Amino acid sequence: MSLKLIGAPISPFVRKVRVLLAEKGLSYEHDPMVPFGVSDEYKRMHPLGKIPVLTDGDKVIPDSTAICVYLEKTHAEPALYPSDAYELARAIWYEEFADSGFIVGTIVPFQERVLGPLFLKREGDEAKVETALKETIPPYFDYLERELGEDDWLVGSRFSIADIATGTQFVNFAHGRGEVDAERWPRLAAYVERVLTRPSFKAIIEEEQALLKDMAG
Ligand SMILES: N[C@@H](CCC(=O)N[C@@H](CS)C(=O)NCC(=O)O)C(=O)O
Repeated sequence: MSLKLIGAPISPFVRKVRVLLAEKGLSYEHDPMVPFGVSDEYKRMHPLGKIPVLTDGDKVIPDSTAICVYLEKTHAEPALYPSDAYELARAIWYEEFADSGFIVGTIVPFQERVLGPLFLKREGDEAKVETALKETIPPYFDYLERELGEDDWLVGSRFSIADIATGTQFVNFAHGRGEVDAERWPRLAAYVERVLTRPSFKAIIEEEQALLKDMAG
């Protein structure tokens, strides 16, 4: 089997797949394509023109969620999706929460402080960051703090796709110098530390930090 992942490493969705690949100990070729002005050839694989896409020989799988499910089905161990029906449903919910809703706030510091200035050559808007930090993000942090309770992980007392999907959004948040206030959200702050220091996340984060440092000159 020859796996190839297409998509720039700094994308939370590409990282989600890379962390899952690392957790499963799978090697793969990585094409760090940026999703701006994508070719017609790429759009034949992913008509929305987004990253990531995974190819496995002649099989083409667009979308991080579809890719993670494919990898779970083709490489069962270690299991990253719960087998219990309710826990599986909860894990998929957290994936949706992170991919579609949570990201809307947590990505703002990254967009305004990193993506804009470094990649798009436009100045960041700190007012947008302020609104995200003060208004958009806190209700989501409150939710996660409540949901975690005394547990180490979001679902079923073990690390799962729920933690990968949520954790990857915290990486962009951190790249944008966002911090979880440990006084206001102590469980969440400890959880984020727990997730992002796992070897799978840690190695990828260090690689990205070096890349961003290079870009910043
Ligand atoms: N639901 C998709 C989201 C992918 C996505 O939004 N990727 C962004 C990069 S982080 C992208 O390619 N944006 C370019 C565009 O929207 O044209 C997934 O999970 O793969």
